[in-house]
Amino acid sequence: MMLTLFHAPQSRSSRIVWLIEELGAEATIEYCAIAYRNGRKVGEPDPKNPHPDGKVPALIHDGALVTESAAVALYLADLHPEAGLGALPGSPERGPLLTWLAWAAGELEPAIWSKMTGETDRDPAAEARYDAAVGRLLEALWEGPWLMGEQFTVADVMIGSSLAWARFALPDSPLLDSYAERLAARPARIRADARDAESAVLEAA
Ligand SMILES: N[C@@H](CCC(=O)N[C@@H](CS)C(=O)NCC(=O)O)C(=O)O
Repeated sequence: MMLTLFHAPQSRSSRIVWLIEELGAEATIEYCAIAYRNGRKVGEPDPKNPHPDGKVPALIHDGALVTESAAVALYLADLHPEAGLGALPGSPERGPLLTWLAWAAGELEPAIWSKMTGETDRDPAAEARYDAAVGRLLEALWEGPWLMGEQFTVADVMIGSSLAWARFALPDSPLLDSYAERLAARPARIRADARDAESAVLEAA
């Protein structure tokens, strides 16, 4: 099996590096430049990146392309069922797992962005959407320790990585703080962060 991840340090593909560490997957990491960071133009799309929009993450598995973080995350968890970070089709956990992944991409991330851009101050519908997303997250963490209870899953990688860059856009909450601490203490996360820090130094050199 040949896996190649197209990755830019400290970006949305960092969570896939983390996931690769959690899964113990064998993957080549291909560092590439991206055109925009946090809405600012920082360069040109990298011609070697196969993503149709020049974004990261992009994953190639034996010649097949997968993009969109949630899809890449599920794809990798499915390829490595032995790691126990996913849920097999037909199992009772499959529905909640897919729901968390789709919710992260479709509800939580847009809600976080609308908070960051100030849209939640101008638009009551955006504010309601943000409140609902935060409420759902806190409710799951109240049960804890992970989003799906005792089992750490790929959903914690997706949502936990948003927490790392967007903590300030979420409310003060001991539940969120202790979740962030549990995530930060995972050996795979520590290894992935170290990998990212090293490559950022290389990039700056
Ligand atoms: N919905 C996509 C978003 C990917 C995305 O926007 N990635 C950013 C890095 S954080 C990027 O590659 N930006 C470069 C660009 O927009 O040209 C996903 O979750 O995979």
